Amino acid sequence: MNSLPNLLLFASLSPNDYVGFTFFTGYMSMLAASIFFFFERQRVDGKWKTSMLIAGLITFIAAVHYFYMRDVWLTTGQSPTQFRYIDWVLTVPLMCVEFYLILRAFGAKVGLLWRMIAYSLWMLVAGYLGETVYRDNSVLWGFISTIGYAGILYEVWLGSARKLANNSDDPKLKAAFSALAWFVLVGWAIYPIGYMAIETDGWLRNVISVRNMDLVYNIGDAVNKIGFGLVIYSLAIGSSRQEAQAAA
Ligand SMILES: *C/C=C(C)/C=C/C=C(C)/C=C/C1=C(C)CCCC1(C)C
Repeated sequence: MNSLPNLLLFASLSPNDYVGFTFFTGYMSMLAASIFFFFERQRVDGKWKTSMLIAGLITFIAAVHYFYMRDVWLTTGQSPTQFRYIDWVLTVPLMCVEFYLILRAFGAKVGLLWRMIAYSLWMLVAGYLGETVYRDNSVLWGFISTIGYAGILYEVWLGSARKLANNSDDPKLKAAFSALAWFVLVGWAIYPIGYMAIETDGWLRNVISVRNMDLVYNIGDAVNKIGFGLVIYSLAIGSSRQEAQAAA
């Protein structure tokens, strides 16, 4: 019995496996953030409750995927592309929903939401094909995917989403919108950079290894998803307090 390799009994995390560490901290921080958002939802005004619910769902969906990715990493030392994309295909559209919900009071139409969802699905499907099925043509698919990303950036920085936010008379909303827009521009940019590290023909393959990219993705995911939720939370709680004071 003693001679059985540990691996057969339980998978272990080696003390210098820093990528593995981030699978654990990623999992736990996403789960903790979800619990926080779900609880705090009770403290905000009715009109913010859906936004808070979605913020919690985004981190919760990620937590479940990290739960699996962490296990696969422990037993195989790899992180399959599938889990990341299944996670993103659910969470990125939900992040688009957050933009729509906070702008709805200022006249956002549901067409804006569908456009942003369509751009994100385009971006993710093309990215997935480039990383898996059509790996030999990953540069082409990466380019096609970037068109979708550019569409989202356009809506948020120059298009109708930005115009609605500019026209609003609420400084809190403007500040929150602009923080979210920076997340999309800077926080999300790490994903295409990771894509460029693909071993076979990625432009950055000699600069960053895929293993280190898992580290960057894990930290990036936590910052982007929890950070996004915290912006929504501070907007919701701030404006609920303001209204409570106005009513008093
Ligand atoms: C929580 C997960 C988020 C915010 C994921 C975002 C993912 C992207 C912005 C991915 C973008 C890509 C490109 C722009 C080109 C190469 C392929 C992708 C899918 C990595």
